[in-house]
Amino acid sequence: MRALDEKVLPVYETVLRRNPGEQEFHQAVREVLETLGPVVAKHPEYVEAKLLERICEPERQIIFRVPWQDDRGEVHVNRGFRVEYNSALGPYKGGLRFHPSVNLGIVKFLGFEQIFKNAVTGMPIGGGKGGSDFDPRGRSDAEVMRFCQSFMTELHRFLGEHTDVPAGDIGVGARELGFLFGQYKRITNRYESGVLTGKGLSWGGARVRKEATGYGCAYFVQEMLGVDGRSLDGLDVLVSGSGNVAIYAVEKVQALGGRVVTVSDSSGYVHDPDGIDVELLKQVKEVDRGRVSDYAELRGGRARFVPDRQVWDVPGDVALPCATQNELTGRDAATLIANGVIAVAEGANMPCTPEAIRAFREAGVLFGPGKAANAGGVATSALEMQQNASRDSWTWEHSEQRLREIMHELHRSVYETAEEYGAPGDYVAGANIAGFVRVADAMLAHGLI
Ligand code: NDP
Ligand code: 2IT
Repeated sequence: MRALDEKVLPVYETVLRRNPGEQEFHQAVREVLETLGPVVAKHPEYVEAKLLERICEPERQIIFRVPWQDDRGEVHVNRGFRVEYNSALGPYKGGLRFHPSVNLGIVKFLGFEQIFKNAVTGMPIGGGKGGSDFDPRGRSDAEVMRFCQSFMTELHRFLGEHTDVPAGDIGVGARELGFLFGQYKRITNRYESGVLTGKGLSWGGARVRKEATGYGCAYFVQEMLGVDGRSLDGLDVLVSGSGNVAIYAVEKVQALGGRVVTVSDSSGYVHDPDGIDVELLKQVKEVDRGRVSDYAELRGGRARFVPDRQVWDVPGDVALPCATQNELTGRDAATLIANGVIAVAEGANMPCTPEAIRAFREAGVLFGPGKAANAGGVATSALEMQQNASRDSWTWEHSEQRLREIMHELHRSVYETAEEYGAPGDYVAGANIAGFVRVADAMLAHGLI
């Protein structure tokens, strides 16, 4: 961890006091505040307007009951959340996560990060996040539908294409978004395409949105390596996770000439030294809703499934954590560094612990934080909103070209901001500061609200 500037420290102390026990939220706030010392030194007007205090406090936090019935008729009660964090730049925007680990602190950490990530994309979107402690694993389509309908029956009153626009995240993909959109449409009697993103292509979805987070992460690594004239070509890459972000990170890394040798899930990992067969992975995960152990089995003798372990023990040149928060610790970072890793980029949100990030910085490993490296997903969501607003539908080529341009521009802006604020090569500082300044300036312009 880095020290906190004396003007920033009281803000952090207030956050700790006001939000007891929310460890992930504290971690996310601290990581941003640690990098803002040079910003408050340069902008006394931010301090005077208490912008840091205001940005740390969500505009609105919604918690609601989600009752539903399983296929046997048994009643379940889950908890739903939506944290509408900051609307200085546009409608609240951010995903919904369905996972048993979801609680208010998790949603707040994700919503807080989303503010700055969305700002760095340069798109007109504010920050928010939501979800539920519902576990979709092992549930039938009918059960997932009933849960989604109950969830949206409450959430719909807070949404709108100009108000709050959710999308997917862990446990929320095309199937869940379909049920959520259907229920919103039914309750409101409005075909309001722009109220959700990540939709299916036949009902208002945008080409490349499904692929965008993973593709964007690969492009971001390519940009970081490109500063020194290097590229992904010929490099061995470790990917963790095997969901939406991981699958399309694998696909794009391989298209750019890298060889991805691992994927994982919460049961263990697969080592596939010849390179992951991404079409087989899609079949197992997207069509069959299977596990990475099934992938290893179908791959015959080529790949090995290692239960209850993580991918970071495998030697590789580049590491892309694409599963979940705090999945890569200081110890894992030490192993990666000893094995010669040269670049790490966060496909997931906050997957690296503060100790891991410090170890990478001290070892001179290129490190792309999630706020930059996984921003391609939400940026393409903003493109989906743009297409919905104009009732248009772009081609694959145009959409992918836009994503490539956005990631190029985002990398440039983050890189240059780090230099401007005296932290050359520090993408964490660059992303936090670039995002913060955009939001802070808009908040100042809007007055004390
Ligand atoms: P998916 O639900 O598609 O996949 C999640 C993957 O991560 C699965 O392989 C899952 O394994 C694994 N995982 C989840 N939780 C845990 C856990 N507690 N321990 C171990 N493994 C876990 O989600 P996404 O791919 O959409 O999201 C992955 C990450 O990327 C998240 O951090 C998300 O916030 C972030 N992200 C997603 C974006 C998007 O557009 N979808 C955009 C930007 C960031 P298992 O099946 O065993 O649970
Ligand atoms: O963390 C994220 O950026 C997402 N889950 C995607 C959010 C979005 O609105 O597309």
